[in-house]
Amino acid sequence: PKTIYLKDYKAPDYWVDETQLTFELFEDHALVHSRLALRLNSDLHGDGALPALTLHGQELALLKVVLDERELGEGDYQVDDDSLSLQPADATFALALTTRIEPQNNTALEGLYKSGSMFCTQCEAEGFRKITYYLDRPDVMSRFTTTVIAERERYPVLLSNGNPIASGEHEGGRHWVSWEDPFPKPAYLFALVAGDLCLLQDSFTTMSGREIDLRIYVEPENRTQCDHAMDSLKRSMRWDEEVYGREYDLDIFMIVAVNDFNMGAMENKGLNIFNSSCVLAHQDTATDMAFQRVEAVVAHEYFHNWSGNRVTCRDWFQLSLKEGFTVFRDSEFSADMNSRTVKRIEDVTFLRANQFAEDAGPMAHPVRPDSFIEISNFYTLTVYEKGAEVVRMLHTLLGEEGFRKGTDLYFERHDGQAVTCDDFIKALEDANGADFSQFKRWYSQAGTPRLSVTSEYDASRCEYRLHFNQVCPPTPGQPDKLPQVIPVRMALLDRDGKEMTLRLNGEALGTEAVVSITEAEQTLVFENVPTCPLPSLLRGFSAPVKLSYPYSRDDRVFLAKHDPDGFNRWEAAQGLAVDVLQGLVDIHRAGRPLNLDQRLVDVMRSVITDSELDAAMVAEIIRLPSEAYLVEVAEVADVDAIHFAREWLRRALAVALRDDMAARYQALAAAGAGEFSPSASAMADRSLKNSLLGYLMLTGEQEVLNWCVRQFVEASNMTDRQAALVALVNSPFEQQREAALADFAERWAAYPLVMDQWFSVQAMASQPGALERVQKLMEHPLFTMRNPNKVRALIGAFVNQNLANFHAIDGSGYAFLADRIIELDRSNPQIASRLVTPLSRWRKFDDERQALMREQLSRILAEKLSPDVYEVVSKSLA
Ligand code: HT7
Ligand code: ZN
Repeated sequence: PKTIYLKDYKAPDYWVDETQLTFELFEDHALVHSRLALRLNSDLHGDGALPALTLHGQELALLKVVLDERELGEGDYQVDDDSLSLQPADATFALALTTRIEPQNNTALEGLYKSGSMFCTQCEAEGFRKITYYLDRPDVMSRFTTTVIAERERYPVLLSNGNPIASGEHEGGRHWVSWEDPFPKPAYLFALVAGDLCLLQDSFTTMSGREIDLRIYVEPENRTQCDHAMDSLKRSMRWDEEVYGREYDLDIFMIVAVNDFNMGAMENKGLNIFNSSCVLAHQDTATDMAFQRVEAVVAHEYFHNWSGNRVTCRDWFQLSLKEGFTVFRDSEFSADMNSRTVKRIEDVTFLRANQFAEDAGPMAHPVRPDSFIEISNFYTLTVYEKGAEVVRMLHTLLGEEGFRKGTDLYFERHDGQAVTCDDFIKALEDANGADFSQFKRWYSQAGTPRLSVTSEYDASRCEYRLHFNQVCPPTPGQPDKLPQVIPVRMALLDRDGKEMTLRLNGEALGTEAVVSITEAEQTLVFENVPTCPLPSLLRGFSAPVKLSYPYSRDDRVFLAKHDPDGFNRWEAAQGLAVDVLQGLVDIHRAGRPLNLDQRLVDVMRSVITDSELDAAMVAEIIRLPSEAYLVEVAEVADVDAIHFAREWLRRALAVALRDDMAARYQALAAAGAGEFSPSASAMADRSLKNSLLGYLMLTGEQEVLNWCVRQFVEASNMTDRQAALVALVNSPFEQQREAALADFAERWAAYPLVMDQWFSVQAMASQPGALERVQKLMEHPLFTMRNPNKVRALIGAFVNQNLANFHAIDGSGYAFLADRIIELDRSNPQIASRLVTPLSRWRKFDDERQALMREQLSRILAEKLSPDVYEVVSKSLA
């Protein structure tokens, strides 16, 4: 497979001004008729010389080619596996094509495919070329008109981008609808849906008084599960007006839920297509986490209407231009709708356990990659989540107002254009008179910088010095790194935990400041510091770096209890827990008996018994760092010791805090009894209650088992029921566990998304024998490798979340995964490729496991592979 480089970017030879499409949909094929108005790119070819026109196309049967009304014969054009080329005679011309495709056999879920009985599309990144020959690149923007023709009975709903302009009947029970999208767009934003769908309809009045028709289309049985998505949509529309001044532009905005979808959702202009898991939410069937995910994904896709659609990417190397910015926007939206601190804690936890691991692995790449083989492999945590952190730092450096001035200029200057990350930065610079030339290294350098801080207090001069040292480790293709701009939000605390006034270079900065670290070595001297302070550093995780400061465990206890900044209180408690766990891992590996540090018990008790503290914060503080994070921070990860130490600590904490936990659990259970509430505070209470239940079940007490079984049976919502199921499944109470699983499966068999949870809960259960259980579950009548949600729920959950079993020293987990990757690569390369990640991390483990993992990677590489899987596996072994 060929590697594509950013440095080779060249504007297209031709533009497509108009794109008229007609789809004839049948059960065993579809005909796609396109009529393109093309124009020479005179900026490149000013002399009028006409280069050949080369269109992208894959897996197409070409039936007809008409150039300016003349039908071409086979000798007039060239077709190969990826393209159609022909020689135009004029600088502007019309090209009409007919292709035949087979959506019903499209298992890769890219292009036009069938999900159940519904036709739908997924064109990002390069799926449109599987529909018809086209200039399928994001810098070619065209006005689309689309007509869809299908059997009326089976497909009463026919949708595409833009506004509906006409409809009618054909003979033989067929009907048609035409759609016109007035906004020029790249082909990756094209969408089509045909199906027997029902509709939740609402409306939104924009800030300029326009009435927008809002529609959510789902399969009839899901009609009652759309209210939350609709409510989230309306709140997103209002938020984008208020926070960014962005108004919706078409007369209609549609969301369609489909069951078979490779990712979460897709922002096609005016017609967002969603994985049903990101739309459907009802308290009986969806957990609070699912509710929050729906809210975030609906917002994310809606926000793309400006950050992605009105202003799009010049090429796919610029993917973070739209994704990083839009993730930042959706996380700020969620922070405004819920608890800001808790949202930040969730995002940072996720980033550190997952993106940091990517940055340290063989697929490490900059936020703006320099090269790729298959772009689908670059929809990564680095492009999305680290990209969002980079935008967050720009926001931190410019402040709310400066950032808004910058984004206003960006949207105004580039509306209707396909641009680059540099254009984004330039707009922020120009609007603020700022210079981000050094900052831009965040886009070009891969890897997570380590920021080491030490301090000195000079009592005689009342001076406090902070020494910063930044190092970014080598990553594939980037052995040497230059210093980056690291904004550090910080305060200095006195012995009572009060923030001191900061004075730096004679300037008073208030009690909290953002200092920019720009050098490899840098010292800040704070003046007028009356007593030796304790620093509260990197508040709110103001930069995506690995911070180290020589805090003692007592310092961390102090910060966990007294830092006025909520995020850093959590951070201190996490740091303490990591430190304790790393100590336990070492003791266990040395074969000595483990002991419990009472300081951690003390911190946990203080928050569990603090009824003033937000319950969601308490839940976050008592959650121990995940095994995945402990693997990430280990030099060489001993998964067995990590699993053992973490489970031991959870049980020890449960025993030590049994009465406090039980009292709080009972109080929360009593408060939450009765009517279900979707409010943020009710969600917070459920989160804490269920976290406590998980701990309490580890005591093995019959009384707690009774509470758990009662919660499972009497729950008024899926959050409580699922939490009780998880606790039972991970308990030694075999009879209750099996009864709960059977009861759950019987009750929810008709609900695919609920059954996904059922598969996941079992795949993640850490008792021995998990692999056999997963293999057995693969034979369950509701499991299929053809549905990405099912693959993620069972296989994904096992290989990513059940580390002790996946990394079994006999290598059975690795061989199982390799088999699944090989099998899946034949039907859905994108999903297969994503499954390679856990094997790609082989360097993290001991020699024996390294050898076993490499053996499986080599076995995969020996197969005939898609470019998707080939790229990840070959880079993993390099
Ligand atoms: N922009 C969307 C990306 C996407 C995608 C990419 C590759 C393969 C399938 C896909 N489905 C959706 C999603 C988003 O970030 O909003
Ligand atoms: Zn996105």
